[in-house]
Amino acid sequence: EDPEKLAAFQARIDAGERIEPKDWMPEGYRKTLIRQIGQHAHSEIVGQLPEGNWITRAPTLERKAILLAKVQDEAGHGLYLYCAAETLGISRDELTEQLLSGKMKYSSIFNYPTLTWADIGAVGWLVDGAAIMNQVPLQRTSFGPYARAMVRICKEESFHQRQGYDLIRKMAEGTPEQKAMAQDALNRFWYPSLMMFGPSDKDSVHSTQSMAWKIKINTNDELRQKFVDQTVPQAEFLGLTIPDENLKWNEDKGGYDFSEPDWNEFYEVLKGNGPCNADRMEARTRAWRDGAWVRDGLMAHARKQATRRVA
Ligand code: FAQ
Repeated sequence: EDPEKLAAFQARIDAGERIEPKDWMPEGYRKTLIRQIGQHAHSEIVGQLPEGNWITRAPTLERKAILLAKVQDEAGHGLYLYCAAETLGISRDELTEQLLSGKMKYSSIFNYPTLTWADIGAVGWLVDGAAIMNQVPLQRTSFGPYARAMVRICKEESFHQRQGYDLIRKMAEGTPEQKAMAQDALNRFWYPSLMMFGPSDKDSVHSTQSMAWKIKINTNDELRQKFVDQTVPQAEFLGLTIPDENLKWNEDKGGYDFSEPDWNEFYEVLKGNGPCNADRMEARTRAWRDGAWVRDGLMAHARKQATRRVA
């Protein structure tokens, strides 16, 4: 690539300018964005599955309506993000095919099961909490369509996080059995939530370049630390215990010291060996296959309309 073009591009990024789809961009910038936005979109779509699992079993009509709305929002986020990725010259069908062939990833967190109703609270509180921590800074990411998508998505994620906290609070303030369920959900979701931020900085292959391009605004460890600092007082308020004996306020750094997640487990989940990887991929493959007749019908209709207009 032309060094002058590259320097001019970097100067635009450094000056805080937004890059728009028709602007010149380095191939690596385009590829990184397709990877990150595509992975993000797939996460929203696959992320409907663990919560969708509880829609039919929500304990009250109100909880059911709330959960239904949240899961629908996630579908919307996925579609919104696929559109942002499409502005970079890849189609939604291609992205989906890459997900189903295992070439593209989705967030590790969605490979864990939702075993009890309290897990739905834990997902909203911790998983959406982690998602917002990562996505609020992305509203300032350098690629225009991605940054703008993040504005709306963050507003909705913030509602999701609050509903999760409200749900888990109800459980934590309930009977001893309900409180135990809330604690159990926290025990199982704590470390997988910490993993959402990606590997520790020393093992993060993309961070340096992505930060130089302002595709990422913070490092993985910075955001993980902020998440822990925000979540510890929330757990205290609930009367729940974070499952980490090393968790301790560190006055010098003005944040908590905490145990790293088990990175072996993280890489195993990424390789497809998490508790629900096979189920999730099976569900997405089935949905894609079962929807083929709708896509074919729409395409046939569009072709007919096009010839009619010509005639
Ligand atoms: N899971 O070099 P880095 C949601 C991969 S929120 C799976 O540090 P990067 C909302 C990474 O791709 C969840 N893979 O990578 C919701 C790379 O592999 P590759 C989605 C992971 O990209 C809530 C390798 O490890 N949010 O869905 C993970 O600079 C509730 C090396 O890592 C986003 O996607 C992981 N956790 O930083 C929905 C946010 N972490 O591709 C429903 C946007 C890392 O070279 C219910 N994404 N890897 O083969 C990002 O900010 C970044 O992509 C990071 C990773 C921070 C996730």
